[in-house]
Amino acid sequence: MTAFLYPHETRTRRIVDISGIWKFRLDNNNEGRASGWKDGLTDTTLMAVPSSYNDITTEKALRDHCGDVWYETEFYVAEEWQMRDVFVRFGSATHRATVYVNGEEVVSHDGGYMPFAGKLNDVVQFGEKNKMVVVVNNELSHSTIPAGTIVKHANGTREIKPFFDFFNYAGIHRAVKLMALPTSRIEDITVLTDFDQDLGKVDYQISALGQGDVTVALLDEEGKTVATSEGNEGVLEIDNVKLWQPGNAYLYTLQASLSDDGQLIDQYPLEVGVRTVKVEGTKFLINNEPFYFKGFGKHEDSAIRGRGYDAALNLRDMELLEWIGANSIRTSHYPYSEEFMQLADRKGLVVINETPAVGQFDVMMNFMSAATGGQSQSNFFDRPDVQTQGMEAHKHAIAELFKRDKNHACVVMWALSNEPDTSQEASEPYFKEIFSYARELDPQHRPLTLVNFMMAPYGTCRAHQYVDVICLNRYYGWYMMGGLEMDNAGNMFAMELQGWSNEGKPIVITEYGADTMAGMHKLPSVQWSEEYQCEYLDQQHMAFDGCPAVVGEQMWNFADFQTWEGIMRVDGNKKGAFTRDRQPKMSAHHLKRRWDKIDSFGYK
Ligand code: BDP
Repeated sequence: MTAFLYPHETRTRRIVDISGIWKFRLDNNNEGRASGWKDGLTDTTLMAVPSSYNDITTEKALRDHCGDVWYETEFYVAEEWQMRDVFVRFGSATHRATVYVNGEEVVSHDGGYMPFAGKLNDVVQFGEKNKMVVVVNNELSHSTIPAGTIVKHANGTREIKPFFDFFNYAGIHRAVKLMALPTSRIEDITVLTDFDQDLGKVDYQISALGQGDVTVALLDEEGKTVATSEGNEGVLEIDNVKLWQPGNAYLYTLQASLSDDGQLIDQYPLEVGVRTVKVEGTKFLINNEPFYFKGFGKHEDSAIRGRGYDAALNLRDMELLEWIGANSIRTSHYPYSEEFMQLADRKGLVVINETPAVGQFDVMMNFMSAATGGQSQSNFFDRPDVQTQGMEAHKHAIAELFKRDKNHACVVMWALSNEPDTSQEASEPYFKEIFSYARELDPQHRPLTLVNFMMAPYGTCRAHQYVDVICLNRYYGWYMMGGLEMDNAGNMFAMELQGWSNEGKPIVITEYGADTMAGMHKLPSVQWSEEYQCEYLDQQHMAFDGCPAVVGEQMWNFADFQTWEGIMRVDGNKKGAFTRDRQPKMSAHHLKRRWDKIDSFGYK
């Protein structure tokens, strides 16, 4: 559990960020594990941490590497930390990593977007220099989350073929921190929030390690105590509560303290937004008011650092989202950094939080097969490895994501998978199990969804009965009915929406988009021109506005992003409203004009 509480420094906790430039070695011949590289690397180059390693050097072999890479750094552990529990914590390493300190394994973790921590007390020399070696692996298979495969070329080169449309960036993507924590400490906090008129309620549960008594204070944004409580669980009541509202966030701080005989042992702050989320009929209610999602599916993606954490980029994105009148995003197609989620809480940005389950459809470049409109050739969910290891990996990814993000006010729904092949019969028992597993796990019981793709249109999807909200990715006017036919794309979309409306559930359009080369103008419009993207958007919006069950539109994508190379993509996917360096295309201005007129509440 220790890994899942964000590493805040407090009166009782010491955190040292050891990110920076580390030593690095590519394991081209897959020899490091057998040759004892864990004890120390030779023939190293340099690598930035955090960052993807792929786009930093000029080496193709590294950019497109399949397998292990190795990192090494040295660090001190202060002598005065001997009386504490000392950990090394990774914000994430993609897709799996094993960490060795002074040659001893301290932690191994699978899943590329979650924090993990290893205890160091027994392996470090206090007051001395210690060596840490980390091996990171980026391989994909049918039963990994996300899914893909590896092909071997005639010359022996192994190549990763993801079953998804974004670059398989890898490396140590988020900060690496040393943590010195009290041996008796707060291990986990869970909050549930509610309100009745002016009275706010925060139900809390705290688990603590070792001995001590728990006390809790709830502070407002000025730092004034508005409620207190004692014990590991209880209810904090707030008079004249200020709600966490989309676009207008208010955050209280729950200050949890552990004391023994009046002496403070540990203290931990958790930001809490008081809000409720509910689905009622075809409405998605936040604080009992019907919410309309406006925004994007995003990526953690930028030039050079790839998927590596970048505080400036995250802030720029928040600024752009505010400017364009968006109120929400989906963390397509994996969990984003903890710092991004904290910013979303702070800014009142509503988040559909997605697991890394993407590519559950075993056709390479599934978007291309969708383009041909052909029937699904996939037998993904029939595979025994998918039904066993794949299912386990999927559950593990859900469990970790819920643990990490359960308390975020910004999270209003969980997306359990993006575009799985739900046209297949075997997807039905698979998702039955996945959904019943996930339902038990979220203490706040937020709505669950999976994101439906266009090869499982209305009437053919085998898993939509499990979702609370129907989320659709559709490309009428791009992959199908593009060019001259686009004039009728809105009508075709409207017809399908009519069908989905029969389900009596809210519908969010989680993807719709058209690739567009920034700066390419054509009159009359043609595909890839900026004019075409705007006309395409008008067609889609017409369909949404005609369907009362549609409670949201998230255009694909917020910004252009990198993908695997190939005949479908020119240096990446170009469906962004913004360019990869975060400047607006014409469509961004177009969207802003529409979204500025649509209120988050009561639009329809
Ligand atoms: C959908 C996927 C998304 C792709 C998008 C596209 O969910 O990851 O990038 O289509 O083709 O299939 O642009």
